[in-house]
Amino acid sequence: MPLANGFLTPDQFAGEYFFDLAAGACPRCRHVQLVEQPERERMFHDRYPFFTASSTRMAAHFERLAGEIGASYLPAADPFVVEIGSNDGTFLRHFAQSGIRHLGIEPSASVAQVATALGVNTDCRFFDAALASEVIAAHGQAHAVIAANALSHISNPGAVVEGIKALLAPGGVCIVEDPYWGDVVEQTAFDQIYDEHASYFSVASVQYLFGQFDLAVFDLQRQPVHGGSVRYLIGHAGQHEVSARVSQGLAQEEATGLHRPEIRAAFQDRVTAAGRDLMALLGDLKRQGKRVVGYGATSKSTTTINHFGMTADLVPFICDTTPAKHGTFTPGAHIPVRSHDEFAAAYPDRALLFLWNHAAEVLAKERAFTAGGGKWIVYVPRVGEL
Ligand code: DWN
Repeated sequence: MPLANGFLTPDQFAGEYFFDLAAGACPRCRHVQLVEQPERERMFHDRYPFFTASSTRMAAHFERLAGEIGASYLPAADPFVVEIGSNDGTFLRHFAQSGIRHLGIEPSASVAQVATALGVNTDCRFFDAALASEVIAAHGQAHAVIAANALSHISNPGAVVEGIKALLAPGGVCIVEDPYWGDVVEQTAFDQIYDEHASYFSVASVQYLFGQFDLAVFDLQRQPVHGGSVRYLIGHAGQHEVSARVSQGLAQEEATGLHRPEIRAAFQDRVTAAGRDLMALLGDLKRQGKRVVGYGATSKSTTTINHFGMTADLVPFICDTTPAKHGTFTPGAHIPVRSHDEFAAAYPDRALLFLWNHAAEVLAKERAFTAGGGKWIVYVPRVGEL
């Protein structure tokens, strides 16, 4: 596999980086993670092209989270909020606007610069225990530490949790939110598996990971974003009342057999079937002379395209709203990425929805496409047309 966000230009094709993409599961601690992980500097740098604000629904989601933290978890006097993996400042800007002390830690300069321009204090480095010590020395401990779609991106989560342990003030809350492994398996959302997602968390694995550092998950909230996520509320062990939702989440994982090898084997079989069905559908459409365009040059699409062997022959281009991706080619298969204007200028017969996790947002704004007879091709949770 190539890098999921390694969009490139023809002069870079020859030197393109590839690695073996495979996830492994630990039977003891239940952690699911990539076996081979590319160096972090290859993935997160000054050309990183994913901006959280590209989804208005996600922006609203993080505005709500900021409101909830402000209302429930910050002390009245001089609160301090830290976000790990703060991207373009979509979340922290709400604290910046309210004059609340905050710090974003974000290693990708491309997105960190956008945050800084919004007035979000941003330290453009990778977070670990050493950086946590620097933050404490400069600002003191944090009352809330947020890592949303961030901890799953870190190949050595222990070093990060060690830093969180030091950084979190007594009684403070750490909020971790990531796609839930149980939903990835249940929905056959195989395309969540790619280089940037080093870990695939479950309640059991998060509890084990944080428990090693004397931190405890005290509540869980399911979140209907990115195909099904879990928000874990974590604090110093013994400092928060533990909700029954935690033991219920663990019990459900046991009941569904989430951690059993045969469940993963069945998941793998469903992925193979999805590839067969999707490629057959695209082949049929091509034979019928139908025009298919990809919708959303997502990180996930890199897995779908390359795992199933999709080419520009079947999907001549993918439209996307991120200017940094326009004029580039997708990693591996080198399908052109073009602006959304090109999609709207001449609607295709079918749009292959690589953005299935934002289907509600996309379908609502693309009514003209379907009104004109266009149809969506989806492949999560199963291959079909909408
Ligand atoms: O974990 C991660 C998640 C949270 O975000 C990262 N590793 C990278 C990224 O994953 P992704 O690229 O799969 O994210 P999205 O949000 O599913 O897709 C973003 C892409 O889709 C951007 O290039 C913008 C584009 N987009 C679009 O063209 N039209 C997005 C929306 C909402 C749209 O309407």
